[in-house]
Amino acid sequence: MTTFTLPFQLDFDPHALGEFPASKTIIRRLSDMSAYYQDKAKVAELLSAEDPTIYRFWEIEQENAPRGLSFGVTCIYAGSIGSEFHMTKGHFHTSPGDELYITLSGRGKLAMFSREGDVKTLDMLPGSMCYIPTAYAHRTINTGADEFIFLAVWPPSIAHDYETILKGGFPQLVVKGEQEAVQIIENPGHQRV
Ligand code: S6P
Ligand code: ZN
Repeated sequence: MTTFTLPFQLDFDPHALGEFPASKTIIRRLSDMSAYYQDKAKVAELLSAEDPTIYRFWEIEQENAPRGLSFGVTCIYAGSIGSEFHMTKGHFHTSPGDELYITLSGRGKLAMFSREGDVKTLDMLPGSMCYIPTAYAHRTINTGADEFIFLAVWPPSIAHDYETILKGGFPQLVVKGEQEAVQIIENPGHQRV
């Protein structure tokens, strides 16, 4: 477990995240995410040859919960599965706790929706910060040709609900259209869970 004496400064290179002093590193490969992509034939084809890494994230959980802030850096590698760009699983927070995403490198989208039916898709570019209210499920998508890297900051008291997204998906899909255009389309398979 990484421990820091408060207050502290942390300098890191977003392109050398292997050196990030995380207490937890999580790697999500295609085999972990086959249920999340629409094009099951493409998933099976890719998995028969290799198991590409879709994204990786490094976390530092605050040890004095509920006080303090937890934070982490996510890197989504460039690519797509069929027409869908590489993306995170996405989740709801199960206890009150908003979150900030600050883009460090590359470009992407932040897909959000609430159980009340509000759907938002925001741009994430270096220099932009997105605020995610507690009630919104959130997923990030790499829409560029390079690694998409962002910093996340959240209160340590929250737990993550992945089940709802696994069962019902997001209402929107971010896909590659004609001439590599980034398109946001309705997900025909989305179910309210
Ligand atoms: C945690 C925060 C991020 C994600 C990470 C991976 O609240 O939202 O650190 O955990 O971007 O996404 P996911 O959906 O696999 O947790
Ligand atoms: Zn979150």
